[in-house]
This record gives sequence, structure tokens and C-alpha cells, in this order.
Amino acid sequence: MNPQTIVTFFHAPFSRSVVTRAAFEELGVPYDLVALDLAQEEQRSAEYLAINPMGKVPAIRHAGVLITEQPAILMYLADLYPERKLAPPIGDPLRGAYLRWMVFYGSCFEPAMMDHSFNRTPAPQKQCGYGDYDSVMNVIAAQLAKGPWLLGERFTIADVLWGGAINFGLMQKSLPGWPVFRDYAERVQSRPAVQRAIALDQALAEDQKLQRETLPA
Ligand SMILES: N[C@@H](CCC(=O)N[C@@H](CS)C(=O)NCC(=O)O)C(=O)O
Repeated sequence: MNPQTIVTFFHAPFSRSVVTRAAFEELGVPYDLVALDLAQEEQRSAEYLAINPMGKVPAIRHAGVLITEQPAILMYLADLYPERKLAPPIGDPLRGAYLRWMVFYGSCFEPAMMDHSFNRTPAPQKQCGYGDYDSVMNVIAAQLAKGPWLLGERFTIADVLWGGAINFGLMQKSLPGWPVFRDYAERVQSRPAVQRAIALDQALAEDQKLQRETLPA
């Protein structure tokens, strides 16, 4: 991986992709932004589907390789810029926990939250990959309670992912409003890098809105 080759970032404001934008801000590295307007269905254009056949954001492309899925993108970026020390490297005692919680997000937390928020009946506990909603919430809450960060004293890129996810879940009322979730989300969301990402997205969303309004009818 050559960090000299700039990363292209396919992004839409105020989507899951804002977490990747916050990760770039935490890393303090440049990137080429390709902004998609979801309201204009640009994610379903032939041009974008040729890049990411899932038609989703975020996605990044680096040295000709496409990376999708938030945890994979964040882990890739943290490894690309190891000098920023946002991921425990191989051999670090925190590496296992880091990998565990990054993957737990996509394989347990998000499906549990989505099933819950759409009132979908989950698969039976034994067959369901995440077990059950309450277990997922209790397990992640117990980890966060150790604080201040997901891995304890050390802030990592995992906090960018989890802070964004918990903040979103609380806003959507898809998570229990426990103080441990609220305090953690507040701790992450108030970081200057996250605030910069939100401000950048605000400006981009306004820009896209203006462009939509000036489109010929
Ligand atoms: N599994 C993906 C989910 C990405 C995703 O669902 N992105 C939404 C934005 S929040 C999207 O691109 N939606 C556009 C659409 O499906 O039309 C990840 O973790 O990155």
C-alpha cells in the first residue's frame, strides 16, 4: 500500500458515509472527493454502479482497488497511515479486541439495530448471527462502560465508527437511551475532527440542494 497514492472517496452527505469523512479528518490526510447526490439517485447511475455494484456509499478506491463497508474502509485507512496511530498494529495486545469490535459492528450491531428499528422478527436466537437484540446492546454497553474509548484509554478509528453508529441509533431511537451510550456518542461527536466532517457535509448538502433547485424541470 502506497500512502503517496491519493485515495478517492465516494461520498454522500449525512449518510453512513459521514463516518468515513470523519475518519479522514481524524487522520488529517488528503483525499479526492466524489460527491453523490442520493436524492438524484446518482448512486444508481451506470457510471457509479460500474465502480461499486452495490450502489452504496461510502466507498473508497486506492491504487485501483475498491474498498466498501465502513469497518473495512476505516481499517484500511488506519493501516495506510500507520504513523497516525489510529489502529493497534499487528502484535499489539489491543489488536484482537480492535478487530473483534470492528467486525462486530457489521455482523451483529447493525443488523440487530435494523431489525429492531423496522420491527422485523429476527431469526430464532440460535440461528441468528447476532443472537438477540438485548444481548448485542448489553455486550457493547459493557465494553463502552470501561471507557473512555471503545478500547479503553486509547482512542482509535474504531471510535469514529462506533461513535457515529451509536449517535445515529440514538437519534433514530433504535437504541436504548442509556447514559453509557449517550455519554460515549457525545464524547466522540464533540471531537474537532468529527465536527469538521459534519460542517463539511452541511456545506455539501446545501450545495447539492442548490444544484437540484437550479436543474431544468
Ligand atoms: N454495508 C454498508 C452500508 C452502506 C449504506 O447502506 N449506505 C447507504 C447510505 S446510509 C446508501 O448508500 N444508500 C443509498 C441507496 O441504497 O440508494 C456499509 O457499512 O458501508
